[in-house]
Amino acid sequence: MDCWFRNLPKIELHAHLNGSIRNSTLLELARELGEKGTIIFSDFEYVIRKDDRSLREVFKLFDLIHIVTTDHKTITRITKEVVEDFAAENVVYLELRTTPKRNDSIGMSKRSYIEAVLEGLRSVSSSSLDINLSSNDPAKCVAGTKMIYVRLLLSIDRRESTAAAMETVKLALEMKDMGVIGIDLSGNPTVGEWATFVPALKFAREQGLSVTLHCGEVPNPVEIQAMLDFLPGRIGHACCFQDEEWRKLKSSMIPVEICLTSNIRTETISSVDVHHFAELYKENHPIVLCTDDSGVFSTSLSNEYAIASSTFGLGKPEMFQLARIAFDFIFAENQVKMELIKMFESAARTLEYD
Ligand code: 6MZ
Repeated sequence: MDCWFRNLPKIELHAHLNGSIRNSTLLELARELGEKGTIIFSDFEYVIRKDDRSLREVFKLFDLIHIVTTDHKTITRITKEVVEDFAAENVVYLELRTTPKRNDSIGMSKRSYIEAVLEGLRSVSSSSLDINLSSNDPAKCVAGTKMIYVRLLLSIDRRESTAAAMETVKLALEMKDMGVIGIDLSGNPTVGEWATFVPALKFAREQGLSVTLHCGEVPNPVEIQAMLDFLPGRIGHACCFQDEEWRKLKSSMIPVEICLTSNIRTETISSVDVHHFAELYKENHPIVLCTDDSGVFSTSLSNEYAIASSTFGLGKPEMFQLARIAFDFIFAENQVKMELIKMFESAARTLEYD
């Protein structure tokens, strides 16, 4: 990959924490649990190393990943590593999403899970990076270190009940001053009913949280239309839309988080050259390139930019503009937007375009 895409400052708005784990960390954790006899390592290794997976298999994989990652210490470690990996490839603003999990047998509540994530963020700032979490703190670009803004979105899993979804929203509200800015609805799209989550999502929005929805990963016109009528701040994927849903989306101007590699690897789109990125881009619909699950799909945001550039014939000036414009779709406060604009202005003066 051309290192220009790595040097390009980028904004990542759709990254699941447990999908972004380094493969090496996942294997190391699995090996440890294998030695303790909790799992059979060779079975686990086979699933992790498998390349192409259907959407259904991906959700099975997540259940396996959660077995090896869901304790406080590990959540703190993977948060730190994931943020460092994004920062290393010049992601300057990251909205990281994760599903708060409860596991009574190890004394984990949804709150203590998110506290472990926050601990991971704090351990980044005390090591190699200059991380900016507080909304009052202006960004500082320190020579020789990377600057990254991180904000958190709490995910509601489609397997959850209305009460569990509401618990997640209340937790997000309690943690608003700690970098939590919104709610995501995700999980296996063939499971659960949209109506189950509406009360919690409405409440979230009334209380000032931003909302993004996984929308149209499988064909479900009734749900897609209801989601678009809800007018979320952004949607992810938008793969299985029909004419009527495209019309609604385009007139709403809801920004779409585009995950090229994920959509190909899960077979929700048959090949990248027929991806809806092309049409939305051509029509100036707000879009942002994202990774979804960089670990699970062995990709990076720089790689997603390189793929879009080569597949759709977009030159470096167009790719710079695509990366820059994403500042407009972030959920963080205006002060951060202003800082990002400055970062892109300064990058525009130093990046070369030939
Ligand atoms: C829908 C997805 C997803 O929350 O444990 N997740 N949900 N579609 C996708 N496209 C492939 N990729 C990931 O991260 C893993 C969780 O994120 C959601 C699933 O609920 C998965 O269990 P966290 O950090």
